[in-house]
Amino acid sequence: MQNTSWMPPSVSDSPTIETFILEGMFQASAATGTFTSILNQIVLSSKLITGRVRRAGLADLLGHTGGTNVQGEVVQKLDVIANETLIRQLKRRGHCAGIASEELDHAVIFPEATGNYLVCFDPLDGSSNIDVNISIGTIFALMRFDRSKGPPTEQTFLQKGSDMVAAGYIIYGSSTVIVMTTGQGVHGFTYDPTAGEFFLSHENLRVPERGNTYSINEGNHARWSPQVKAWNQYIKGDGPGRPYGHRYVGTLVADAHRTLLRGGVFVYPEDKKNPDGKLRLLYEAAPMAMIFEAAGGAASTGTRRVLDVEPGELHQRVPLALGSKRDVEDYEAILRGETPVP
Ligand code: P6P
Repeated sequence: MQNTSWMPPSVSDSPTIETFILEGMFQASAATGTFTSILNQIVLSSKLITGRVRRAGLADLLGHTGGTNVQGEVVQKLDVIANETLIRQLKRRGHCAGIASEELDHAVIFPEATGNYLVCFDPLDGSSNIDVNISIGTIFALMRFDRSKGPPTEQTFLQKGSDMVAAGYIIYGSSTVIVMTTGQGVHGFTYDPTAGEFFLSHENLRVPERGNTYSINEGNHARWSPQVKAWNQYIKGDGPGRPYGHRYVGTLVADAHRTLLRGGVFVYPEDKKNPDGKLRLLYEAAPMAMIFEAAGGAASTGTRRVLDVEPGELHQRVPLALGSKRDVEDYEAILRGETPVP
């Protein structure tokens, strides 16, 4: 008689992300129903977006609309779809009071909303990689504001990353994975299209103390400062634990996800073309910094903690070094002209 008590392990033995959120498994000190509702609206948006991403080649969603966004970047069709999807879902229940998006010049305030949360997002990071089927992603962050001081304005979004209450990203890669934190613990959830649900797949992610991979666009070498060139030389040189291997996808979410799981360091420094760096603080660097710090890693501009940077404007850019604590410390040491402690 077959032993029917044994069941093969299955991802569906894990909680769905909705269950994980609803059962308060994200330690969110001041979590309220609206906080939970907003996270679930982001999850719903990611299911809708992943459906379009997976069919992009078939449903004529590849290619661009012909327009450009506030960054001066060519807008890809999927960018527009992802942006509209997030706005529509976040506006729906009145819990989110407004959004700031990479795709929009200005913040969008929802006047009928009653909630005390704002959401910043890059709806489709790495969209230049869409047409060549390389991983892309969505990055988001939640912040709170005091409604007793009146409705939010664009200024209300200009908060330091250390004031964010949640951050996460969705990577549309070989599978679709959501990685999210409320500051304590980082957890990953993998999408099972047959169930239409995200299931817990990476509980309590921790960045290794040190890795053996560095990630930077070597094609920008001529534009770097002497200090960044010195770090680049160091990381490729011989010496204890070096040379590091090089990996670079060109989509922040993909390079960050690999670094989060395997360790090492991702760097997008300031250079002659991007004197403040290329990546945007509010909806790229700061959410990633919150995730990495919550997983025991680090995120620096090269001279200071990313989460301490006070935004001056919505689309402010910052230089970024993201990854294992020791690897980010080495980067900062070399930028100070010091020799890293092995
Ligand atoms: P580069 C994608 O366009 C993006 O904003 C990030 O996702 C990525 O890390 C970076 O730009 C890549 O920039 O100059 O290396 O192509």
